[in-house]
Amino acid sequence: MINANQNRDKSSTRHRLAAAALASTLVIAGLIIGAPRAAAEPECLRASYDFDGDYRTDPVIGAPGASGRSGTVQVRITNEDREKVVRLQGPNGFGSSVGQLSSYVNEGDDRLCSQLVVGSPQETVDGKAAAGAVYVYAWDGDEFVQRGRYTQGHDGVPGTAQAGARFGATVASATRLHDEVDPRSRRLYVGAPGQDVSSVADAGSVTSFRLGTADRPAAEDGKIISYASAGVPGAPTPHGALGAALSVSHGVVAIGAPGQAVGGVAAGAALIMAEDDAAPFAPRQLSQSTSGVPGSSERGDRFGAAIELAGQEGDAVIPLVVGVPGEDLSSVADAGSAVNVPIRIDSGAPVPVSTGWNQDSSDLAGTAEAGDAFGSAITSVLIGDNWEFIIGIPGEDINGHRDAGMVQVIGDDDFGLSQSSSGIPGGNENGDRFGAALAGGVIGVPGENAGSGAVIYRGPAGDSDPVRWLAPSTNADRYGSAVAP
Ligand SMILES: [Ca+2]
Ligand SMILES: [Ca+2]
Ligand SMILES: [Ca+2]
Ligand SMILES: [Ca+2]
Repeated sequence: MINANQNRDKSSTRHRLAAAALASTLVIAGLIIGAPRAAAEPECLRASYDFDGDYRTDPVIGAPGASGRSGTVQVRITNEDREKVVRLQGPNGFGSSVGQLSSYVNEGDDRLCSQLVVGSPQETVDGKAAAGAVYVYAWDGDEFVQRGRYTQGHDGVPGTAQAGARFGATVASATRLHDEVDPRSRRLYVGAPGQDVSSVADAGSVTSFRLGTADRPAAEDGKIISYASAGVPGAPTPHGALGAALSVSHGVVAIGAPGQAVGGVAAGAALIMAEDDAAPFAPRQLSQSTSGVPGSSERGDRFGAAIELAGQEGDAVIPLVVGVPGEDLSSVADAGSAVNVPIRIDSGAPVPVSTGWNQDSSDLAGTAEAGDAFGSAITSVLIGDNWEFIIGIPGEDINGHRDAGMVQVIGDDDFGLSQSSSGIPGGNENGDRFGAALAGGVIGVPGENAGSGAVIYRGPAGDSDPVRWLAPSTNADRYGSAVAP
């Protein structure tokens, strides 16, 4: 439960709005994105998710498919303003998660700076239903070419395929911003929130590995982490669902376990660990029972159902925003909340200046109501030098339309956005679930048009005139269930 006095203090977050607005205007114009930091070629000079290398990010939208139908992923390649819409198809569930990976190792590997990653958690592997798979693709200038399909226990991936594990329900790897040139080969993290661990049902696990630059590479340096792993605080608990949410930034990995028991109560927790092995710090547990984190651990909070790490090169402390969509506010069930817990990158420790947000916070839009599920999705965009966070509230009812959904933007300006807002295309309907998935300037509306789905795109920095992209099919394929960058 959250009290009014745990609402955040808005005064500490007033920043240089004019400079930020100028910088973002330049980004939209392509002037900053196109300017490498130094004569460092060949390297990964472009932002992640710029598959075609035109210095503009290419949005990715997953449509995992109605029951029994194939899943698809659409990539909107910017192609120097001659947009090229590319579609990939797989089995049902393909596109439940989407991400990217950099495998740059040596000069000449530039084509592997931004590879497309697609999760397909419903796939049968070794006869085990919903064991799950992930696919990795490289852009060859014309189309995405599959580099590999990765499943537990095959091609260097550790573990064993298990029915219902849902490997690939989430994927994450560190991304570069447009002004970073770090070319390092990255580790791909894959969540399996339905994995049974030590006979504990659906405790969840996360597998990580690297991919080299060879054709059809095997996974290298594979690892599995769960609450049964050495050095991880706590123990597996039933339906803990470790890996239900993932975020990686600046050497830190945050993993949500929204059903994990904390003090014997299934309130949810997050693991904070270092990207490279156990250095420089051992895994830490974070929850509403951690000192300094707003709220307290209660059954059904679903702390960690969504998780977002931000930060950029040179930061010693990076923001971590965790969704608590099952949080009750006073007697209002599942209204939801989110907490911002900045993390030290050298220790993984939270710094004691956490803030809590919910719809009853001053300056935030709307009112806390039962089932809002504030905090179901979270993303961030960098505006100038400042982070803006966008929080999904897919259970918001608007003008009598149940679960029409909205998002809350928190930054230099705080405002709500929905299909009632000026400039946002479309109207409010029952079950739209606007904001059920979020990434950068992309807002998923997977229930739009009776579940065929849509996305609203506000540009790479989230500040362009919004446009709506509708699902290519009128079937209930839930286009916009997963989005990137
Ligand atoms: Ca591009
Ligand atoms: Ca709570
Ligand atoms: Ca509300
Ligand atoms: Ca609508």
